Amino acid sequence: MSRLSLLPVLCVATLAAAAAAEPVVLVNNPSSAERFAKPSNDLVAREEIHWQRTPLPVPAGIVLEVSGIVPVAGQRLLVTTRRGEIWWVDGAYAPNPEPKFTLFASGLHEPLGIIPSPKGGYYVAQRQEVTRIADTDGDGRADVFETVAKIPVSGSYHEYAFGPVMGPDGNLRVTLNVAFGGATQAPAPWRGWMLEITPDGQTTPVAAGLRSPAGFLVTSQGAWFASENQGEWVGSGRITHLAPGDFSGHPAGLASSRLPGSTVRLRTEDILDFEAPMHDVAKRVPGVKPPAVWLPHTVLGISNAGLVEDLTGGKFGPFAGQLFLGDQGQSKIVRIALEQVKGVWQGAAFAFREGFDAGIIRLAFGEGGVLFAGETARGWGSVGPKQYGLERLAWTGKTPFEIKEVRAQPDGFVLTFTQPVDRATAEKPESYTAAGFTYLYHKAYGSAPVQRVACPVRKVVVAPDGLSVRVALSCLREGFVHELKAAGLRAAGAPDTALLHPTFYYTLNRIPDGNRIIPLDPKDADLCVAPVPAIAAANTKKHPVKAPADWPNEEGEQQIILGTQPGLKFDQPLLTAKAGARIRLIFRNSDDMLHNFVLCAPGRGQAVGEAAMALGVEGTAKSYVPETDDVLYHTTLVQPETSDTIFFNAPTVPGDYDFVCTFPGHSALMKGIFRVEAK
Ligand SMILES: [Cu+2]
Repeated sequence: MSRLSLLPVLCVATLAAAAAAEPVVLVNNPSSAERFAKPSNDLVAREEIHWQRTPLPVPAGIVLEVSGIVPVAGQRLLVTTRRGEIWWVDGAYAPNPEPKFTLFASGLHEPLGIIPSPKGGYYVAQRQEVTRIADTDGDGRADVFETVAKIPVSGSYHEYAFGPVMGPDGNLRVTLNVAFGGATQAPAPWRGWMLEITPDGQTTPVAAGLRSPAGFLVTSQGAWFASENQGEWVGSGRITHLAPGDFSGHPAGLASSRLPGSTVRLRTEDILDFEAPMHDVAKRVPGVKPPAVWLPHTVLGISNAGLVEDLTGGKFGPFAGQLFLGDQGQSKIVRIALEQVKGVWQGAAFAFREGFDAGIIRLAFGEGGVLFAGETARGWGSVGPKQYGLERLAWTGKTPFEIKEVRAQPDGFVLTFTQPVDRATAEKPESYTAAGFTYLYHKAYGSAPVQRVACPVRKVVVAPDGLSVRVALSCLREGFVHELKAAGLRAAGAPDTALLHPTFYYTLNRIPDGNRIIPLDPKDADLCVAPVPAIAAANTKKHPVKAPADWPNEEGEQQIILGTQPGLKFDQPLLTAKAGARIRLIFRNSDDMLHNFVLCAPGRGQAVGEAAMALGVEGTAKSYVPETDDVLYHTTLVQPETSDTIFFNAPTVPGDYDFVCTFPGHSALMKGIFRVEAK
């Protein structure tokens, strides 16, 4: 898990960009103004027709912050909670469930996963160890707690341990978060690593570079993938293929790469603050592994977690063999269709289903192809009305009109569909819009999408059966994420039926060889290069970073040092100043996510927060400060462990002025009063 935005809205990747006839350089954002679109009750209602959501009631008195789910024969579930309990859940499959909860074990230290053990009982990863837990006398209550292997911890709250997951060889794997913040993010060995543990407890490091790998799996093809949250060194959410010796990007774990047994050759000093796209860095720094699939931040989640493969053979719908990924902050599930090109994993990510009760961190398929979602909002907040929960998602048998999968081509993509397309709309290049972009690999927290360039659609060929189309584009770029929206497409014989989710994001790590259906456009070399974006002016009227010349000294008359606290809080809810006083305000961000300080007119803090959320495209470049008279002064968006200082005169009119953080979703909680008193 990672620091999340507390988003009161659902985000849907519904883009409305006009078809571009010629290459147009777009702003650096994957999804235009819809990035923080209002909750789409309409979309949720349409999704519900195909995948029905059933919340499972939890008795009062149980805080079911679900952190792990294992379906057990007999239509039972075992569910771990972040509070350290394990519960039997009976009745979870009933049509109108009123499940019975029975305590199996308690007193564990934040277990974040559970699987069956071939030795009997279950394996659970607690923070400090992998444990085998069993009920040997058959009373339904665990009576064996056997340490399988210790997990190194220093005590940082951020040192989550996820798993275990069992490989085809019977060995267990866990993924370990790095600790919180700064230069000591791996104070204990192997933080930021995927470790393998044999049933008798021998531990071997596998791969490094993880930050907050809240979900991971081994596919039926034997490939391991871990999900990752946006954060320092991580431009956006993603899933990365992890083979022994891989390094997926966060350098803290390289502190352990010198230790005996390390599979990773890279050293801490090899990873610089590159400020370059990760795929470019990977070309010149051997061992750096870009993700298989980028998940654009706020579009396809903000805190990607549990990952499952659909092995239901069609019982869950038409996407058998694909991956489903839960998101905590946005309480939704995204879908990922992978392929291997030139030996490298890549693929497309799609919106799938939103509108859950709370943040999803675990997914597990149960009997009959039913998907269970385990939820907790604690720590970072999540979209939805509840703080925790357990829900069931079942395919209704009604197949939506969707893009089923995407295959990269030398000059574009082949899209296959769940039902035949209407030929007239499918043949028109104007039915599609496309663009490419990527993320920077740097120490800073997250990255705006960069080098975004439109990809003009040059040619479309519809298959005779109408079940696939080949879309040829200009400006295809290796290493980039390609956003393609097929908004103009309709289903055959159903002129009103558009795709349920018309947009996908394909991470094109490798462009395949093969036949082209359009010639290489010699103009591409010039037209498909994005300009370097302008950096917002540092010193402005509302962001005054220099003491005015007429101040007798830099300190002014009053110095305010304002800090941050975990959980979307300023460290002081009330600041006081005399009317007109010369204020030097130092805003120090000691939290592990981005924040700003925005001084607003009295009573206008929430309106400013909402206006910031609506900035969408321009948000990052403007430090999420909207242009409105309601904003008096502000800092930039301040990176973790850094600060910004501004100099201003307190308002001359006494009163209670709002101050808020306007990073999307924060203002509802992250707020205070700047009280101006009469001189
Ligand atoms: Cu904030």
